[in-house]
Amino acid sequence: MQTPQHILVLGLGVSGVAAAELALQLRARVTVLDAASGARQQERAESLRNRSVDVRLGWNQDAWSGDPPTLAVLSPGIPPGSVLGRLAAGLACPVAGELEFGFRHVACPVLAITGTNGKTTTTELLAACLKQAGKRVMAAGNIGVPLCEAARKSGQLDFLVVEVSSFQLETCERFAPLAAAVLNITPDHLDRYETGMAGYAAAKARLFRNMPDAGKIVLRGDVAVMPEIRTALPAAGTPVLFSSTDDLWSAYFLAADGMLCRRAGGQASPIIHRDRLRLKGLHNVENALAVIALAELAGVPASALVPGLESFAPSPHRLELVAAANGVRYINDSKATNPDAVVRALETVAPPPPGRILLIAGGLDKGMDFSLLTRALPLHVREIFLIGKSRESLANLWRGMVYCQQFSSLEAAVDVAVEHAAPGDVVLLSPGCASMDMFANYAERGDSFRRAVKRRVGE
Ligand code: UMA
Repeated sequence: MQTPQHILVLGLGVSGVAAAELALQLRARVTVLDAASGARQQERAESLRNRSVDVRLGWNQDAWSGDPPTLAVLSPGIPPGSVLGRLAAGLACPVAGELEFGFRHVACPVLAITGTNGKTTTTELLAACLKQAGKRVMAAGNIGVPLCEAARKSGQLDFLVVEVSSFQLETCERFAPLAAAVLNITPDHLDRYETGMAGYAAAKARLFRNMPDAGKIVLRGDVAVMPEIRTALPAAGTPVLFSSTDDLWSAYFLAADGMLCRRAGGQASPIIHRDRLRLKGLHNVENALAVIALAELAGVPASALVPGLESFAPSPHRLELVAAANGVRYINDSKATNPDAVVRALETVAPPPPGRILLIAGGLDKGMDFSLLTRALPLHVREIFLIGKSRESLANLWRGMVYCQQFSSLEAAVDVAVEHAAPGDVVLLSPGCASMDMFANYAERGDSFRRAVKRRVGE
């Protein structure tokens, strides 16, 4: 491949930094633009400027009149309608997303995972299982390690396990995984897609635009019949389906006795009992089934995955038990940034009898449809403590179903939740919204919750 001479990197987050580093390694001249000029951007800019990168912060023009670039690399968080999104659309040179640019320099097969919920856990679980099965693997992508960074290490790996977001898929052209999974598709990021769910699902379907064989594509049964997915599947082969029930057509499924099974030639063989997984909840059974399917497509048999499936522990901020005091459990599910994730959390942690959950929710609404929660809230939740920009609109929506209160800080919500909790209750932070109206990211939100709980219950 001919080395591009002038690479214009748009955005100076972790993706932009990794893209600039890769471009430097390719001996390109590099220019970086970012609309912000905060401390984080200043620090990154300084380090790149020391290596002759031209970094321009506080950028506010939607056209580029400098030296013509040969390639532009777009960070995933830049929406098409933003200043930099418009600038990218008007460039005469090719524009690649950061994931796409990284993929062009990856030297090992890629196993890709997307979906609305569970993709980070599934990516981590697959990487852990393959590692325990003796493979050299690294997890990358939306999980927090840009593909441009992982690409530089891929020569020493058997596989890269890549978490892919819809944002990253929008700008994929040649991205071609060896095998790929779509775990589920439910409303999220609808503020980014003019055509709503159809646009969001169509972005997800770009995952397999360069895959010649549907037999390498792993889908949950309901995803396989979505029009945007069905029409995008390659003509050759049949997708590999998984299901949390024995529906007779899924190749990987959960049997009524709790065994995760694989079906081949009409014959079902058990792999592992769900009680042996450290990951809890039916959604994690589905994640484990997708992991087994992807690993088998990569040539690693299910039997070699069992040690990894048994030992893998969930990461912080995903149904993380942060304290248990006076018979009350405090659970941090800050990673739940859409309504479907909240439903999964409620179903997983709900103690009998109904109505034992005190839910802390709210934050930055991404244009989402919260009607998904209409059934689960009155069933499992006794009180809701609302925070963030969406607190008022959510209170208006839910007031008729459950007792709602609004708070100006997470700490204030925790204080009152602790006072109202009785033995047997669960205080659950599962916001169903993005965190950026009050925190840098979901991890900071989860850390604040953990600190506030520990301060109150004295652990
Ligand atoms: N910026 C602009 N103009 C804009 C928008 C952003 O200049 O209109 C600048 C910001 O000032 C900032 C930089 O762009 O300096 C941030 O770039 P980015 O938003 O692409 O974020 P990165 O730090 O590069 O992180 C991205 C992903 N973020 C998003 O997609 C929003 C990270 O996923 C991912 O881990 C990382 O690349 C590595 O691949 C986060 C995420 O929230 C976790 N993802 C969404 C999700 O999971 O729901 C999709």
